[in-house]
Amino acid sequence: TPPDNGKESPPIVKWRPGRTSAAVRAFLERPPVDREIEDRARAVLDDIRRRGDEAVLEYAERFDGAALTSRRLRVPARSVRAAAKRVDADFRRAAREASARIRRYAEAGMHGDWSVPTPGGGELGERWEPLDRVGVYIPGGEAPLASTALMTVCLAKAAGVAEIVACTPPDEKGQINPYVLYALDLAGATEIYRLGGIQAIGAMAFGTATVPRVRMIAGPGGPYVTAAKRLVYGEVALDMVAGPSEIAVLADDSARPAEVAADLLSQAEHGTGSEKTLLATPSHELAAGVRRELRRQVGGLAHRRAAETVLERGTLLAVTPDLDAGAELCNQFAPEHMELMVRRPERWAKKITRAGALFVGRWTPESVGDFAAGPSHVLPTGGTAAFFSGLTVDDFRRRISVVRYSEQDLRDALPITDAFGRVETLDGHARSARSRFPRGEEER
Ligand code: HSO
Ligand code: ZN
Repeated sequence: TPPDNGKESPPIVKWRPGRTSAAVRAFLERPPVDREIEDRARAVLDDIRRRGDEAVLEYAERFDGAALTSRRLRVPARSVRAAAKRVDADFRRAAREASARIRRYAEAGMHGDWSVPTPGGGELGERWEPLDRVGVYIPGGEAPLASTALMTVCLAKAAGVAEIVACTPPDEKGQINPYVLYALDLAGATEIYRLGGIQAIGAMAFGTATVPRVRMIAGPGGPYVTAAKRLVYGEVALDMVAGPSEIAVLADDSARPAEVAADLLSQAEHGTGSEKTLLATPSHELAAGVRRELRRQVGGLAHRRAAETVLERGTLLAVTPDLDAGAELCNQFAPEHMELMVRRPERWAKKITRAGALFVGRWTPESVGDFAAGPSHVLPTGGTAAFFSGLTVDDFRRRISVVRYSEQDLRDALPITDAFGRVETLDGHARSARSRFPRGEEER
């Protein structure tokens, strides 16, 4: 099958380095912020800052259709217990196992305190401290993202955070999905609020009478949540930009079309219609086979409509001269998730330098990363994998640098403090360092 250069969907196009067509450029581009959405988010945030709970409740009703009172914002412990009873035993077992895997990965990845000696017998180092109160956001929408509850809260818990607030939008009846509630509780959330969207971000960032403010907000969200997070940056710490899911697959002719297609669809089905999926392969035959399989498999999905939208608008099957060029295209895309379905996948994994997460080889479909493997599935999207990393346990901690000098260390530093004090016209700095030494004594 020759490349059709975009006439059928999803399009099979030829690509090589330095030859990016308008269609491919349009695919690679993901606008990081929408100014209009940002303006709307700003107005809502200002209002929440001014009027607190009252504004939060009004927006919850307007945007989520949930008529709540400030007393109903927080989910009481008895509702959490009741939710657990509605969750089936299979899921409870799976969630316990998943949370154990996520915890183990978080603990293994946690940076330790460190120190090195100074020449004069002192010490330099770093000490880690958990944040005392954090907020995680679990999106609502089509799918109840119980795994996202684990992929955020388990990390905060492993970091040693004492107060872990979770916000997730309720349905029109003011209810939260019991599976999400169960997962939040299992992971260790200490407060759960029925709050979504800009309201949730504003309440957590500024604090209201019902929702005391947090120090850091993590978790994925739609365009409004993302815009709101950017606007409160500095009042709170943030993780990164985690928007609509993305997947890229680098494959050679050893890959099975049905498996590649299934993996692309696993991210296309997320439901916003703005997801993006990319296949890069030197094999025309594979690209054609994947297209056939995409069309065949999409009909069987529960979220068929959303996935079809992504096949029409957000999917590219790119045929490249070789795997090196394919890897180059993937690096330009800087996908949230990157799968390697090639012979010797470890070798090709090394050529991928921009991705939120790597899935190496046929036995590692991205969906295990979403649910089971251990690394957080909260990952940079929209091309921001070129400069952000996925959520880790250390995002829920701060570093404090520690310097302990000996008398000799300070003596050794005097020429430096003198020189900078002079150049910066801050002689007080230089004097402060010298003040420990009676005149002339520092020369010893
Ligand atoms: N793939 C999503 C995470 C997720 N998948 C949650 C299923 N549930 C992150 O891009
Ligand atoms: Zn997913």
